[in-house]
Amino acid sequence: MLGVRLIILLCNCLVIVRVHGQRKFPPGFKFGVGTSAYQIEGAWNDDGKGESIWDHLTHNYPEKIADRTNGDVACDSYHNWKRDVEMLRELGVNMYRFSFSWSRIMPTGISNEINPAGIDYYNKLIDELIKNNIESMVTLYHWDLPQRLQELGGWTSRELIHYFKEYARVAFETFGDRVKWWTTFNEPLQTCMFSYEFDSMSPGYDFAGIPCYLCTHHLLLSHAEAVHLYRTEFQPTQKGIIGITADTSWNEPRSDSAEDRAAAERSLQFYLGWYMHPIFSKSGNYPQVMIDRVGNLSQQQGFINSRMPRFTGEEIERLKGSSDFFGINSYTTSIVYPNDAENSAHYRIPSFDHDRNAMGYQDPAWPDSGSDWLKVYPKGMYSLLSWIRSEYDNPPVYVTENGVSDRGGTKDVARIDYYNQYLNAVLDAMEEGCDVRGYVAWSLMDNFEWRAGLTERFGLYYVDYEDPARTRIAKSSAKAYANIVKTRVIDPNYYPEPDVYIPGPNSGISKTITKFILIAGFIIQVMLFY
Ligand code: GBH
Repeated sequence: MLGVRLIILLCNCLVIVRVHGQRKFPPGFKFGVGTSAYQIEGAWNDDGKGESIWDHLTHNYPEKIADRTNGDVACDSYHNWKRDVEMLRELGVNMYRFSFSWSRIMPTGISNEINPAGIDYYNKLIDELIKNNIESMVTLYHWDLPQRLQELGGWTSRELIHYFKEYARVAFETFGDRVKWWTTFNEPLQTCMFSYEFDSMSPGYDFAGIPCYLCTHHLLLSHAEAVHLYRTEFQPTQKGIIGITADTSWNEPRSDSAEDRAAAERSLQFYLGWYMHPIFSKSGNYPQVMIDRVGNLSQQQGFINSRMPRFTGEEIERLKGSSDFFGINSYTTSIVYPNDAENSAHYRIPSFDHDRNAMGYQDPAWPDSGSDWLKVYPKGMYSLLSWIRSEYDNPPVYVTENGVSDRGGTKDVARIDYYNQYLNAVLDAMEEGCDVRGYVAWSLMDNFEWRAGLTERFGLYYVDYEDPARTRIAKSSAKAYANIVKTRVIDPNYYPEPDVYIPGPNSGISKTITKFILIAGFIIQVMLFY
């Protein structure tokens, strides 16, 4: 066993060729960029598209979006797809990770009604990508459930397994001749926890401790069904691969103490193991630490059964190995320590966080971004990839999202630094034997950042939302990333100029001035009032 591991390690180290002391990504390593349907497409009700839970949320609860914007138009990629592909060509990437809008293909989410215009849109996009030698990596579900299926209970309903499978079938049948990369779900944690446990995604419930476990259960079973369908009816002829993408921040123990380390480990099992243990571990099923902890607490709390549903033996087997690759999205790190009685007072009981029994924070010294949850700590990427290698016996990994936000501007030096540092961390992990085979930068362009609306920009391309044409402009980072894709080397001194210079807002000075104006305005109002 040790021998085999040593050989794998050696091979992996050898493929990262060193040129003049610079490390090089191996030739087969794939680079891509990502987007998702609701965040870019717009055309929310054009040509027969049905309503999704994000249309529903943004239209009915506009106050839940930071700037009261929505995805009605977004980047208007429904009309700008040719320009999108042109940008991909400029970047020189090998693959484009995008998602299908379920309700564009099936307005109600149910396969008795298919929208030909939706099929036509994705056909045109996929064909244009092929013309330009870019592989499509299609995500079937990136959070925009058809509203009708939400009314049926959303992912807390077992019925959705059937509907998801039928949607997947239409996708494989229609596009599988050309799409060779499928991802069933993007970020189940955001789908289940941030949508049901917390009101921070859509449908935006605030129901702690129960629905997140139901949602996860049905989502995993839907994943397994779609994968089995693909493997039995489509993979033999279409010859693509299929998998799932989960997300987590790295959980760094606060100190080296056994308690802190245990808390960080437990926390990772709750965030990532919850989804990946059933699929990638040898034993299958949910992580034992979750089964025990949620089971015991449920009993103490007076529930008849555990709040966490149980898989049957057959389901455990069906989930095991149901992913051809390990997709991981990660942006930042959380420093973790055990929960204690005092902290417990801040928790809702029951709740996922109380079950997790850990607390987290971020080091104020880490550099900021345009999002308050995202601080820059590149070593976290290395640690996370290393953890995946040892926890799941070194599966083939694709980093399916990584990137950083700001609040505007095209000379995005901080984004270049972020990519350079995080990609170096990926190389560090590979040098130690992690089987990382590709990297997808988030995002191709600025887009609708969910509850943050248009306020946070993650793009390599700047999108002008004032312009009806939604003009895209290459930022400095687009050129720096293109250079990495082309040379396979990270050049720490390459800070190219953007295509058009647009100043960014958030220099330290302008932040102070903004605060000053806000406070002064408030004082004046109070004075006028009296
Ligand atoms: C990914 O989610 C998504 O896949 C992608 O669609 C998204 O655009 C990108 O990252 C950037 O966020 O404000 O405390 O409620 C990553 C997970 C989702 C984590 C939003 C932070 C908001 C936390 N992120 N979430 S909070």
